[in-house]
Amino acid sequence: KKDAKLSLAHIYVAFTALLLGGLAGLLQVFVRSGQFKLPFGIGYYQVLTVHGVLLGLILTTFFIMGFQFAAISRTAGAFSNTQRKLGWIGFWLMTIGTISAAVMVLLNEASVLYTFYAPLQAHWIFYLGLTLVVVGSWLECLAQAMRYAQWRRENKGQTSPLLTFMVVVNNLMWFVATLGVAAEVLFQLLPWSLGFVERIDVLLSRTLFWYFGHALVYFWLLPAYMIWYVVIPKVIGGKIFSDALSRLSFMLFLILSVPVGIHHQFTEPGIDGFWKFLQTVLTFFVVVPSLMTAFSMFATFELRGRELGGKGVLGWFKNLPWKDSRFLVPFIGMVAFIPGGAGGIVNASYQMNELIHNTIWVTGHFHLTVATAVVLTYFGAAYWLIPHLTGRKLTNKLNNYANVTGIMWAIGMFIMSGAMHIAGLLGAPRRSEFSTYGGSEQATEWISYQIAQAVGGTILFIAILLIIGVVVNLLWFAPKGEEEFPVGEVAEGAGKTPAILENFKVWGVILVALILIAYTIPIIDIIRNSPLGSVGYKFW
Ligand code: HAS
Repeated sequence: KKDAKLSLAHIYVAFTALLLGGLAGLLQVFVRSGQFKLPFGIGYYQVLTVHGVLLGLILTTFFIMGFQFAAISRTAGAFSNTQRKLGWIGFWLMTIGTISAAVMVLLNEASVLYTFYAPLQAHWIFYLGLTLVVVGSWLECLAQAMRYAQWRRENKGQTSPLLTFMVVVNNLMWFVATLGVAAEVLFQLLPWSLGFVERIDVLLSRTLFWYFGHALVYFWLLPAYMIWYVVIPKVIGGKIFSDALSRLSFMLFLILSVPVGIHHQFTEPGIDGFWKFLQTVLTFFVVVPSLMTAFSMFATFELRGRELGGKGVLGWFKNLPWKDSRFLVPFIGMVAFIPGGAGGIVNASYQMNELIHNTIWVTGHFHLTVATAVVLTYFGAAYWLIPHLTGRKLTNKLNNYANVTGIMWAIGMFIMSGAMHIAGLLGAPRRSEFSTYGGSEQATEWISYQIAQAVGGTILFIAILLIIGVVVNLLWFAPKGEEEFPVGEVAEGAGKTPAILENFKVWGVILVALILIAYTIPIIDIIRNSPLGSVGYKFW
């Protein structure tokens, strides 16, 4: 019960962020349609920052941490008082940080977008707020790692519970990745915004951000994969295809998520083409664990569908529990991840990146990946996690509403993200207000797609209102009862998990080696060639 409280505290913040961030998104698509102007002198970039920070950074981090506390408590056992206390300190640091950063954005003192690298500058309180969010999350990761270590001590020589193991891998990746952004904030952004230094190196700031930024997207994705690998098999009445395959895919994410950040910087001068190419190759490697995940999910679905009597090549498909929102909502996310992932491969393909970089195609890409595959899986999980934590039931009626949210999301996102992809290929820039660019013929081609984005965005906002309605019911009004936290068992024929897959020393060494290979020389080059001197900033 005590762990449930901690987990729920995160869920409250996450869904508040969804409501406010979603509203900012609605304003966004309206402005870009050219039919609406923001009132009261509110700036476009102010709203875009609210949208990106609340949904990309706050909804995700809080949901992930809340889910992970529940996942460990369920599979490794309850947290000790000390571990839980650490979790609460982390939670409050994150919450205070979020509020401080949000106040600065609302005062228009931090309209620097969710990527917040230089040359855009924010008030120092914004950077301090984000630092508190990161430090708070570190404390929470520490609490979760301590619970895992305790389990290992108490169960010597045994393979740890799969879900707990996955949480630890995700946290380790997060910790290593956040070192980059911590360096950027502490050594560049904070001294600069406080006025201690006058100029900082923009390329260094972007490179440190993207060292963190791509692993950030996998920090969002891995909790969704935890649900796909461990929860969904139980929900459909099947088994986890393979424990070893699941662990291997997580370890591959651990070693490959960080040394690929330069694929966000293909167009930037100042980084030699060789390093861009090397990180392209590493990016193609990081696609492999997602392909393994797709394979594993198909296998789980097919095995279960056939067990229920499905015949023929695809006959098993119709036997899956289509009316169960715990399955349907994340499944819609999985389907969206197929075009989303394919788009990612286009982005990563060095030369093709020239075509789509800084166009609204990229926005379309991440609305399929994080804003559909990932968040629909979170919502699908929230529909059983919240009643599990509050001691209530997901009734049939709420389940039906939950299914409607998934379907509306699919329709809204198909229209919005589809229009973004096409407009992007026609050259429409991302992160810009509505403009006809002096009546340019090319810009007029984008307008109908921008109107389509507003239509899709409106459907998405209505879906958000419905989601909040379901969540509020599950928190306070649904009938009392018991809702299970589904945890799948591994299929009988899956084979034993090799111990190497839990050897963090081996994987840790590979991780550090890959980071050093991918980043040492590019960073030395950036600093050596910086017009601002050896530390990347100037005091005058
Ligand atoms: Fe990305 C930009 C490359 C995945 C998020 N990405 C972004 C940005 C975000 C983002 C937020 O290389 C914008 C950042 C900014 O603000 O500038 N991305 C990739 C690649 C992958 C990828 C190679 N991205 C993600 C994920 C994200 C995410 C995941 C969030 C969660 N991305 C890029 C690149 C850029 C980029 C460049 C920079 C572009 C630029 O120039 O600015 C890969 O990880 C994708 C691999 C995925 C797959 C799909 C596997 C499919 C599965 C589903 C199975 C389905 C089932 C259901 C079982 C290969 C697992 C079956 C049922 C049926 C009925 C069919």
